[in-house]
Amino acid sequence: MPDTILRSRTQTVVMGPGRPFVIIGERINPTGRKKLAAEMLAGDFSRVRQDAMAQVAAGAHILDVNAGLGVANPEELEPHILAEAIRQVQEVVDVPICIDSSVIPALKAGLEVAHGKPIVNSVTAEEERLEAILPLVAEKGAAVIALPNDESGISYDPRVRFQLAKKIVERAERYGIPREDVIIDPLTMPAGAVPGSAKTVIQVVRMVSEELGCNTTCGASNISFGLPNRKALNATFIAMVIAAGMTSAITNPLEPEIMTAIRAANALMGYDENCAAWIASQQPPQEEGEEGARRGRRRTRRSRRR
Ligand code: THG
Repeated sequence: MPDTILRSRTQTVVMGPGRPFVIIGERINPTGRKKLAAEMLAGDFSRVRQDAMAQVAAGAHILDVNAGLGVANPEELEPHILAEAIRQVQEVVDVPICIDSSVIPALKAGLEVAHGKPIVNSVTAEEERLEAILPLVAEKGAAVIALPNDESGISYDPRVRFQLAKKIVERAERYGIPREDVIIDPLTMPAGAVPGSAKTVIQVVRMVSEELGCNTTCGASNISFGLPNRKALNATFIAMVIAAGMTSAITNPLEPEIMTAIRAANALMGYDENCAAWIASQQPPQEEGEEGARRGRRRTRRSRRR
């Protein structure tokens, strides 16, 4: 299966089967975050910048940027706010951007400011959206996330979702977008509302990776909406979809349970050579300075004796 290559100003991220799972940080999204929404609307991007730095420090490889503020006139406002959010993010971190909007002028504005090779999030199998969004993706040489729903809505039959994914891949190729630049999102519905939601995701991931040869992603936190102990559900879901062959997810890297599940799955699936990243992640943090180094040596001697 081919690799998907994403780029920021100077960095390259490679997504593909057999490689460490790619983490797309979900936090820059005002949905469900009233304070962040009010600040973005008022032109205050300090929290956006902080969230960008914290997610990359925690291990995000790519950052999703969403400016969906739930306003009455998104076509007017969202292009400006999304473009500014992307500019602000790119000032403080150097990772590829995932431009997250359902508003086509906002995707366009985001593509104008994003460095390197970003991801357009997203296109569906709806004719109007295919014909409007794929030319923008082709022109920039970007990658695109494809959602397998169409004018008739979202099907609960994995074969229908697979057929729609195939339709999007074929249409993208007609626009000159290679299939490795189409990342299929099987659609993650809340498990509390849609029984067996994770099972459908797993079935679609298997079909898409085996039969279409495309990389995959999902909005992993959707799985737990409305349920208690979301962290545990999110972490378990991520481990399950990695086992099914998913190659990336939009998720929260600031949640240690989720990061532990991803690192463990990478090690167990053979995506972490000699389990080196897993072992490193389980070491006590290194302290700065001579005093820290001395304490570190003492700790090493003690642990050897055990
Ligand atoms: N597929 C694709 N893109 C997507 C989604 C998807 N983008 C948006 C979303 N779904 C993925 N991103 C999030 C981001 C946050 C949450 C869920 C999904 C979330 N937020 C908390 C809440 O709303 O309760 C708020 C966190 C806080 O308060 O700090 O759950 O499916 N392609």
